[in-house]
Amino acid sequence: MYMKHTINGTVNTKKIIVTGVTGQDGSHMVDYLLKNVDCKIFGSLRRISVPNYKHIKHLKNESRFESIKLDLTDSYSIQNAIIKIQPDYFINFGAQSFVQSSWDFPEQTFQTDATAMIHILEAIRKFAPKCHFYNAGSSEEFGDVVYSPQDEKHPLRPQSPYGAAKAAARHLVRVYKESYDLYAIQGWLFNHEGTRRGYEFVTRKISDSIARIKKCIEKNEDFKPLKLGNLDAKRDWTDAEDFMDGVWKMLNQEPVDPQNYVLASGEMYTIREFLQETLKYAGIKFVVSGEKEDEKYLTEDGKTLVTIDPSHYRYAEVKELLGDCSRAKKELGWKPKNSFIQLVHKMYDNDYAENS
Ligand code: NAP
Ligand code: G4F
Repeated sequence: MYMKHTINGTVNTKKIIVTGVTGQDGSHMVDYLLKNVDCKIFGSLRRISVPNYKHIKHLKNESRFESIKLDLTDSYSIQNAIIKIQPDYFINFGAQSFVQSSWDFPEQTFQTDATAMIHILEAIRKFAPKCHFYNAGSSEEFGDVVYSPQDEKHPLRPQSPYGAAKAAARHLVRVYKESYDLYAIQGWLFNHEGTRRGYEFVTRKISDSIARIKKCIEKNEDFKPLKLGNLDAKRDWTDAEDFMDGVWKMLNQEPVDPQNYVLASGEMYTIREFLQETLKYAGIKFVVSGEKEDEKYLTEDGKTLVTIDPSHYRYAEVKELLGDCSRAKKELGWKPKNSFIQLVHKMYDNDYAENS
């Protein structure tokens, strides 16, 4: 049951705007808040041709959840929402979040992930200056890392238009916090995954494709191999659901000189290790041949499971990311619950059940 916020004994239901609720983090945040906080949530949707409400369809009859129209590239829609709702919290999980696409759509990425900060922070300072604002920062801001593990002091060295936009957003959030004494923060969240992860991200692409291939093998049917890019890249992966409590804690720091924190698992694996653990868990025996672009995964009877497709290589790669979240552990009392192995298994089990 959720906590009731009270001021002088009066129940104080928090009004919370959450953007990105059709995506992974926004939808998990809504579920977390409904479970733990006395609140009314205003989840933002933008206009798209075909609705994608899979992650929020369970909220259809939830009276504490209401959808609002808001596009991060439209300052009027942001201002209108803030004036009308007078939110206590604004949690911004909306973004163009796919690093690879940021080279295809650099301007749209910057408008959505950086310029939107000006729209939100201007509206907050003018119309709801007590509102606590959280922006979703990223380990991609560290980019070409100079030491490991990365903590809050690591320099910003982004390698992609996406990382550069998130770094610009970070500066804007700090400038507005310091100029206008706002509660405005931006955590550094390392990669986080799960059953609501988008299918283009490498972990979901692997769990979904290996589940599909497994079903074909079971039915003795042909299958298309999975095509991947750089298997040597290293990432620090956490279960996305574990991060929601950390973000909420960042939004409720006392006394109030709110700090930005790294949230991470503190463990690093290659993409190859994620792939091999998924294959093992799926019970698919494999043989590896070749190196670099010729690396290939084959079944014991010679069918191709996985090949390398250089079109998935990036113009500039973030070679490794490993987070040091000791400050969040000590000062916020936050730590991740699920391990890497539990995450891989959970994602595969979900996709095996969903692949018919
Ligand atoms: P996601 O699944 O791709 O969700 C992104 C959300 O943003 C979707 O709901 C999308 O709505 C919405 N959106 C996109 N453009 C918008 C616009 N112009 N106006 C309003 N909403 C818009 O991303 P995620 O993994 O949940 O990530 C959430 C946030 O954390 C993002 O800021 C991401 O950059 C950041 N982050 C993620 C990770 C990670 O590992 N997941 C790590 C660090 C930081 P539609 O459904 O309409 O497209
Ligand atoms: O899964 P990815 O696309 O995630 P990436 O680029 O690390 O970004 C994610 O994490 C960031 C936090 O560090 C977030 F800010 C961002 O929003 C997003 O959630 O790629 C991970 C790695 C890369 O090194 C990529 O080159 O996997 C490598 N990779 C290898 N083959 C592939 C593929 N990535 C994708 N998407 N698809 C492949 O076939």
